[in-house]
Amino acid sequence: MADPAWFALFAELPRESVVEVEGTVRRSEKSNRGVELFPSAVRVITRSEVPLPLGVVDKVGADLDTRLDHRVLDLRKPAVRAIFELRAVVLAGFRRAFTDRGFLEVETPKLLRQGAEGGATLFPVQYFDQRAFLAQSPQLYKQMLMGAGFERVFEIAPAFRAEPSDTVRHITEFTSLDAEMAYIDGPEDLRATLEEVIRETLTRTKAELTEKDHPFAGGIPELTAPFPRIPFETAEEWLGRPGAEQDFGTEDEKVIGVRAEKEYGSPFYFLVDYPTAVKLHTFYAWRNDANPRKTGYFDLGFHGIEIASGGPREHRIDRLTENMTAGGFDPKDFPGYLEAFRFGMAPHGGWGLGIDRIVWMLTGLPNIRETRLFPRDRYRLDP
Ligand code: AMO
Repeated sequence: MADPAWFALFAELPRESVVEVEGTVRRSEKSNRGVELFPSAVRVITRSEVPLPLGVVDKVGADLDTRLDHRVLDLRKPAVRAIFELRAVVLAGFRRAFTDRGFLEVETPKLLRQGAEGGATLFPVQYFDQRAFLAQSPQLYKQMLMGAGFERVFEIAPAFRAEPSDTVRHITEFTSLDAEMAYIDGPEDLRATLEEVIRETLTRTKAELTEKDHPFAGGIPELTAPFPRIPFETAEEWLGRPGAEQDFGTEDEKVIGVRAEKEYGSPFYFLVDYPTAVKLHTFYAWRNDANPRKTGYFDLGFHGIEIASGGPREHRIDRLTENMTAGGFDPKDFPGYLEAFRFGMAPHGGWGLGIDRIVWMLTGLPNIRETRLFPRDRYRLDP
């Protein structure tokens, strides 16, 4: 029989305190877990303060802001921790799928002199006596590595966007999985590799989580169908506005996702053949001389959310500098980048995939913020 003094101690000890207990474990019919611990010594290591700002074992849920304000306590819940277990398995799966295909994992600078994804979402940084920016994407560096002859690289790293919109799918710090490949014949080479990598990663993830009886195993799709390639014009017809040449908004993307799944039985789909007028990415995108109205750029959607975007790049330095000037950039501001094109550059292309977005869609949770340990958004810089 246990010492009644222990009962008094445990009755008084606040929840979430940390204790060290020595004792005997015995089978017990009465306990949920089938065993009971009979202490012979108890040491309180740290007493929790009261009251808890957020219940850890309570059945009643708190709203997301309260949960994120007290994130350490929130992360103690097994259902929340499970998101990060899934995330870790997905990341390990991607690393393996890329490495098995001869891609070299790289790390590029996150403090940059210049951005390439549009000035509106750049975060300026005071860098000693100069102005720098947080990287929005490893875009220019992954291309420079094609100039270095690396041929196939990938990077999994933070990307920063001063994203003022307060939506469920935008955060200001996200994890970007970027890849770049040389000697491509066109965008289909990129799409085929991206499709393979996703299929392999999710198949492995599903198998591993199913074996562990993990709560998110059931939500991982079995990718039996090929990912359809849906031309921009077809998607416009689905939306009832053929030929409008207008980029898709959030609601449009949802409609496209539902229709793609219905027609092709695939939760993933490529949107291809974007008109140049709609999606001419900044200067680094390859210009399609054979059909200047169409870019080689594509998006990858998953359950109606854009999770990746990419395409072939401009590898001809004269065209690249023309595009820079036409886009209001000064080639003199990019000496290191341009040098990579001056001494032999292979045709190349790649894509960026939002890790938070794919994990978000795999969990089916309402808000992308839940997929990051300590998310950052327009209003949140703490904890
Ligand atoms: P893009 O700007 O389309 O392309 O970004 C690529 C992918 O990154 C994710 N993403 C985000 N996720 C969460 N919050 C955000 N604010 C956010 N912004 C972007 C999305 C998106 O599909 N350099 C190109 C890629 C390339 O061509 O290689 C680029 O950055 O999942």
